[in-house]
Amino acid sequence: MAENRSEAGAQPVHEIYRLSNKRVWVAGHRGMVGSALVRRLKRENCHILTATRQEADLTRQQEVERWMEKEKPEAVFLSAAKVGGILANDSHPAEFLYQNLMIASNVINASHKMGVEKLLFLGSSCIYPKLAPQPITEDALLTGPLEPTNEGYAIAKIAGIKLCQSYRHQYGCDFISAMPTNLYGPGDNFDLETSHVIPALIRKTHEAMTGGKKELVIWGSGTPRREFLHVNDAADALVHLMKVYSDEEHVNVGSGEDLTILELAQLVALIVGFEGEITTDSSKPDGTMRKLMSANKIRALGWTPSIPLRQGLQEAYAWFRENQQ
Ligand code: GFB
Repeated sequence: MAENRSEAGAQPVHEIYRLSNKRVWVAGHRGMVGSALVRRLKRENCHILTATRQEADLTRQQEVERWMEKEKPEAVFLSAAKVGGILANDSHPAEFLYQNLMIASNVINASHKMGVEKLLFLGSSCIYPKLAPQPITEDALLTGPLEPTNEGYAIAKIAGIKLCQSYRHQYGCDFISAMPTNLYGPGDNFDLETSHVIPALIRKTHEAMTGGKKELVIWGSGTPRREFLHVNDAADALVHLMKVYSDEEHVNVGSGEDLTILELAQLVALIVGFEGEITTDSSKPDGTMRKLMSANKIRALGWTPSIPLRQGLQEAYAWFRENQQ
């Protein structure tokens, strides 16, 4: 068996699944996580499969089955999802619940039917109870009420975890789940109504600076804390888990550190070079006050992140400037 030593000084972790020479489907390859996975998988000796929405609409069972029968993936990264920031989730709960339930059900069931060797399902830290003890360990799942602003998305992602567990239990499928924290990086959505906080702050701060404005308005109180991970780190962690992990329980994928939204806004302002005042808009929701995940499990599996927040934000800002149009 091959050994993996991703974390300096950590116990070697055995590779139990090999990607080399495999047909590996990245479902959702046009999304921020999917495209990072494609970039990362190019370093593995595997055959990467992708499907456009025209080739297979993942919310439609027959299209998924037809495409998978034709392409015969052996491993699947299920990174396709309808995602969005706090306002998009809060205002479109039916879309977030329905589309994510359909995608998870169709791809997981078809993967079982087609005999896929290994599947990794991707969720998010919002699956945990709103008031879960911090840092949140994996066993906090389903121990309390969810954060209302993203309940639809969270329920769909919890259903995906349960599908993987049930197909493992009933049919012996090697299906695993990973729950990343808030992600950011190249390919992010910079639309101010639907984006997450980092792309929103990068764009707003850049526009305030170039427009010579004296004020930058952030949503909510600025006091909620959030943990962030660069999407390249996330993709690396997901490939690592695919190789070394095979069990029922999902695995948190995070940096293990968080900061307040105001501190984040100040850091973005520093990077962009905006020197005006940062003010808050209390008409917008705060969402959950804290969702720092425990990183103990993934560290024990031999993985740690490598991109510090400041460096990641600098890179994300550079990407935004190059791709603004
Ligand atoms: O990133 P975000 O939209 O998502 O917001 P969540 C994080 C925090 O940043 C909230 C504040 O407290 C926002 O009020 N914030 C401040 C802003 N200024 C802005 C801004 O200009 N835009 C945005 N978007 N936020 C989502 C969930 O939760 O995160 C999803 O809805 C998912 O289900 C995802 O889990 C990762 O961290 O609150």
